[in-house]
Amino acid sequence: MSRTVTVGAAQTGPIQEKDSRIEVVERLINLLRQGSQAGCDLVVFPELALTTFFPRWYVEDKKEFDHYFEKEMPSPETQPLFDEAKKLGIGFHLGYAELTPNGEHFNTSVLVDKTGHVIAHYRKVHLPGHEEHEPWRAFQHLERYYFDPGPGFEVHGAFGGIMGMAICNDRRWPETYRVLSLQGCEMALIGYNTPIHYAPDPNQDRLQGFHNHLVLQAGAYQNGMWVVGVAKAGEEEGCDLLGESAIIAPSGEIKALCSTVDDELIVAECDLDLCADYKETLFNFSRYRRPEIYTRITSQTGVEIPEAMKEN
Ligand code: CDT
Repeated sequence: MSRTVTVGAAQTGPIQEKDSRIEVVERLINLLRQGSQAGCDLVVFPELALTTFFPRWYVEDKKEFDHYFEKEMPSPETQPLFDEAKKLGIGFHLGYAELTPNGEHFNTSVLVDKTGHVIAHYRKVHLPGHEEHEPWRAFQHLERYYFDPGPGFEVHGAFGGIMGMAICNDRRWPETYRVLSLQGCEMALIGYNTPIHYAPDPNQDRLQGFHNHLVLQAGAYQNGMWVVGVAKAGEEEGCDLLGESAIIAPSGEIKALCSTVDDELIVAECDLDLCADYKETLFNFSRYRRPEIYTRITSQTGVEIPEAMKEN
């Protein structure tokens, strides 16, 4: 029996400060309906898909920004998305800012099955940017100020396969895909908000699209998994966000690619059995991996130049 999951990557255009949750959810529902018409089992929305990317702004009293966070999911404003998905019999993945009852703030995604049931939450592990206000930047990237780091990567049996989640900056780290893949992950769902301008090294601006596909494709190939990378794109509050959302096969090949920086759905029929072509051959982990050689990866964070080299 084939294990094909038809996936829609539902890229969104920008979400401005003035756009209400209700208006945004209407846009998501529109994309969900397009996904249903295209025969999707699952529609994947981006990171922080309900609001503008607020970490670009600094506010001294963080509580003033709690209105960007969801205290429950579904909430009254997002319930229509859950209702529509259930009515259409389609699953979805949604990124949002989460404020827990314990007062923790996470950059979160939720995976919902075709009956509207929440399968799992994922809380972003790699928080990029900076902790302090840096007024010299054209805009801030204060994820490390507003969010707490998430506890780790898990996989979930859903949509006939083994699904994993990661968020934006996580996609740049090979450990993300490898930890998911070591749990058998067959499809990683990854939303992103990637400003094209990178203040610490503007030389990288022209390479944003290249680096995005480089990491998504390498992650897919080296781990024998499908990767669905979904952007919030376009000019948001004066800040240009990368588009180029893509659905990538375990071969590393791009199977579907967005061509706009607006609300846009791309679809691919993803045969999960293709993962085995890579997982059981070139990337047969149990046969070829040498974890005893890789201990530095978990025992060490930064670079440690060997003492012997320092003497020379
Ligand atoms: N949202 C997110 O994680 N964006 C980062 C920007 C890095 S530059 C501070 C990314 O990796 O795309």
